[in-house]
Amino acid sequence: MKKVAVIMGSDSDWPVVKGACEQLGSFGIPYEAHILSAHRTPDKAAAFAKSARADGFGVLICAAGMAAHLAGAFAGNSTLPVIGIPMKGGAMDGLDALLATVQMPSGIPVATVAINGAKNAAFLAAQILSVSDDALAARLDEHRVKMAAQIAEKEAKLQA
Ligand code: RP5
Repeated sequence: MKKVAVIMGSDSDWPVVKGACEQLGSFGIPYEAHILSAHRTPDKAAAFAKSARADGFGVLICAAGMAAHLAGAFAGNSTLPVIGIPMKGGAMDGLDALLATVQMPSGIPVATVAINGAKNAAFLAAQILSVSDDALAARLDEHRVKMAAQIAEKEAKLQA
């Protein structure tokens, strides 16, 4: 199976970003977590993005806050699917990061999840990889069934 790269702009993003790693792990998806910054380590970030496909990655998840250019920089340097996680924080509490991540120019998309939406970034990465992996698709189906059962249980308790 292709690997997922989980990139964060700063170690301060890790408490949220680790949620994506845990979710990928629970689906048995191989991943690597890295701290790379579009601003503080631009050359390393670009080099990673440029060789990512050859290095066996299938999806890139990029988390950054404030002037959140990380996902866009990765998208500009790779044709792999890039999922952006805008991070909460700073004077605007993540709205700046959301807009910086989602408002990409035509031809260079970033699939942007909610502010701090690390878990959904992992689910989306899993769904992308499941296109060519039936076993992973089955695990995603199982997860949906489990979620529905949990809601049914809560509904039954409410009605009891
Ligand atoms: C962004 O700036 C990072 O992704 C982080 O969300 C934010 C703050 O970074 P630190 O100053 O905590 O390193 O680039």
